[in-house]
Amino acid sequence: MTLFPRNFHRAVAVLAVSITSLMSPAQAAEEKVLNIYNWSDYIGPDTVANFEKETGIKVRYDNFDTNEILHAKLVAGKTGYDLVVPSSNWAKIQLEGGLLMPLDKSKIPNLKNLDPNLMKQLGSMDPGNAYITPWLWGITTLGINVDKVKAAIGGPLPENAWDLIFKPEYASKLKSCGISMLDSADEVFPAAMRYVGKPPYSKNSADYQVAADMLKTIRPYVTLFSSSGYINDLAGGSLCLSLGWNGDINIAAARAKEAKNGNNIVSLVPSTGAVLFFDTMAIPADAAHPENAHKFINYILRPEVNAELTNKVFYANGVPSSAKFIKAEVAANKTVFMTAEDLAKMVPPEAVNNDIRRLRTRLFTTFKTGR
Ligand code: N2P
Repeated sequence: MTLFPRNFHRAVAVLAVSITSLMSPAQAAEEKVLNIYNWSDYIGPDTVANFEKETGIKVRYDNFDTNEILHAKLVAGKTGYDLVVPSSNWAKIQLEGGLLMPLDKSKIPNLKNLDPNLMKQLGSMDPGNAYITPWLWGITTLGINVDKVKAAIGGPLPENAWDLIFKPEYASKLKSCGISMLDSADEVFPAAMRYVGKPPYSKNSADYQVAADMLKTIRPYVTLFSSSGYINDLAGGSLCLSLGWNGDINIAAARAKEAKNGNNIVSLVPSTGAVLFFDTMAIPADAAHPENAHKFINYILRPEVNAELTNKVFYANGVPSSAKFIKAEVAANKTVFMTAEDLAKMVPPEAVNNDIRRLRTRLFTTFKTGR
C-alpha cells in the first residue's frame, strides 16, 4: 500500500499552476518601471519627477500627437506601453476591440475626485466607466495672431470664425502670414463637416465628399500640416492662423508673451461652436506594468497634481477640487474654462466605424496632397 494516491504528484503540479494563474499582478512583484505614451505638450514640469521620487518607479515617457498614431500602435499590439492617453471616442473602439485592460477601481481611490458629469460623458463611450479616466479636455478650434490676421484681412474678424480657414475669401488673404492645420483626419473632418452643415461624425459617406469638396477650395492656402510644432510657429510669428487645440494655442500665447516678441496669440471660442475632446488614461491589454499604471492614474487624480497639468498646458480637467490649486490667470481664462453659454455650443465627440475612418483618411490624404 502506498501512502499517496498514484496521481498525487500530478495533482500537486496542477494545483501549483492554478494558484499561479490566480495570482493577480499585485501579488507578483512588479518591476519598478512605467512606460507612458502621452500627447506632446500635455504634462506639468514636475508631474513625472514627483511620481518617480514618491514611488521609486522609473518612468519612460514618449509622445504622440494624433489619435491615429496611438490607435495604429494599439492595433498592432505589443506597444511596450503601460499607460496611454486616447481621446474617449477612440478609446471606445479600442476597448470594444479588446485592446485595453479593465481598471481595478479598488486601486484608484481618487476616482472619488472626478466630476460626475464628465464621467457620465465618458460613460457614453465606456459603459460603467470600466476602462478610462479623464486626463484633460478641450476643443479643436482656431488660434490666431490677432494683429497679423486683422492686417491681412483688412477688416474685422468674420462673424463665423471658421470662415477664416474654410472660406477662400479669407484663407487666400491669410496664406501670406501662414496657415496651419492639425495633421489628422479625425480633427479636420469634424470641423469641416460642421462648416458645410453635415453631422461632424456622419455615417453617410456622401457627406464626407461635401466636406472634401469644400476643403479642396482652401487647400492652396494651407502652408503647414502640424499637430505639435505649430505651437512654436504660432508663438514665433511664422503662422498667423492654426486649426489646433485650445490649450496648445494658449501655450503658444504664453510662449509669445514670455519671449516679449509682440505676437498676440488668441484661442478663439467660435460662436458657431466647435467639437469637444476628452482625453483619457487607459492601460493597454498587454501592459507589463499594470500595477504601476494604476498607481500613476491614482496619483494624477489628486487635486494638486491635476491642477499642475492645467496650470502648465491650459486644458480643463476632470477634478473639480483642483480649482483651488489653479493659478488665478488660468482660472480666469475663458478659452480654457468656457462659460456655460459657450460650452452649450460645443459638440461632443463620437466614434466612427472602420469604413468611415478609412474613407476619411483617404479623403484627407487626397486633400493634403492637393489632388
Ligand atoms: C496636446 C494636445 C492634445 C489635445 N498637445 C488633443 N486631444
